Amino acid sequence: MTSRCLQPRGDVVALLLLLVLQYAALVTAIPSPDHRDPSSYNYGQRACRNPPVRKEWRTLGKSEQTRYLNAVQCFLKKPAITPKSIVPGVVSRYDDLVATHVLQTYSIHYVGHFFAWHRWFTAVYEEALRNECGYTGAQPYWDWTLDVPAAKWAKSPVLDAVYGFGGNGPLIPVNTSNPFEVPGRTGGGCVVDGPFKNMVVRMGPQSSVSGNPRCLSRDLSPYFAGRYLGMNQTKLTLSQSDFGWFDRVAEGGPSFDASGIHGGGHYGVGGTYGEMGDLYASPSDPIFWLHHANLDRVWWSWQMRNPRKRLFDISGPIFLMDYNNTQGGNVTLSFPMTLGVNAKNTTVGQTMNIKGGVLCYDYDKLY
Ligand SMILES: [Cu+2]
Repeated sequence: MTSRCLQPRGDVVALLLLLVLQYAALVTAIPSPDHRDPSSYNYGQRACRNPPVRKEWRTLGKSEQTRYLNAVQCFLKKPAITPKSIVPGVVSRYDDLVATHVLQTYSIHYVGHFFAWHRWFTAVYEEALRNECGYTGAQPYWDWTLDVPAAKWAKSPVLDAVYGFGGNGPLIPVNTSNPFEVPGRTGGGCVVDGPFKNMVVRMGPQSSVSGNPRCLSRDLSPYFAGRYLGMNQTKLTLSQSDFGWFDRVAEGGPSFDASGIHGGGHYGVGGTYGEMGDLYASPSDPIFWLHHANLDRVWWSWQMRNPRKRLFDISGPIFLMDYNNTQGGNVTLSFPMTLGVNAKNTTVGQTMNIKGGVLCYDYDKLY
């Protein structure tokens, strides 16, 4: 398997399960934080007063946008806290978070805690920017429904070269015989403009954490974004009546043709050759956090449409794509989650309410 874009399709499930077991051993070996700052990121059980309010990227003022981008640059320069014995290639705090995602890839996707884990992961990043880089705002989100149909995609304000994350990479020729070729991809090379054109990506590609310094790549697929990131697909996701189906529609199936809004953002930006299209190392692209903040906003919108029934509605498999529960049961509120050195371990139940448990933030607008 030489492609950097790995779709967990049927014929690799056995391999995936092997990897899960391998990583389970590794992940449990990660010590939880002791005297480090990040141990305080779980907000304890204190009341959530004055939560940071997350806003859409283009509604921020230019100075707010600049302050956020500067905070990311700061975080990219902070030294890593992950022991080299666990992740040999870590250099920066940013690498700490990417590595955490890489190591757990097959235990946090296509599972019942996919949304909970990524909600918490994004909140811990937001809190790290605030605690370690003096950022005073909230994590922005990217409402991609504003940037489709396809013809608008590459002109998204999120991809702006000055007040955004920069745009596409130069085209790597399309090869339709590659099974991992994302339909409609238009780039693939190093990002050539914006604040991250000189960024050093170290984690990945795929499951490697040995440190592979390289540029940040993007491979925009306007077609893919247009197909999966419109209001139609978002409404379809929001119309599901229980969490299990909400999650499955959002995560989609194991092929490009069966994608949902989650894959829409990953492959719409990352295509085949960009970091966002790498199932393991996708948080390497700072756009990841804006995409996941919006996915979280979709989930919170869904929860808030019927909070009595949905605030604590959780289901879905413990093991990757085990929707028939042949390998294990379903996730419950007491299901444990870890972010390694980046935060104190928690449970799914502690992340169901964005203004309670271990979380404290809000959204300006819901779907
Ligand atoms: Cu992920």
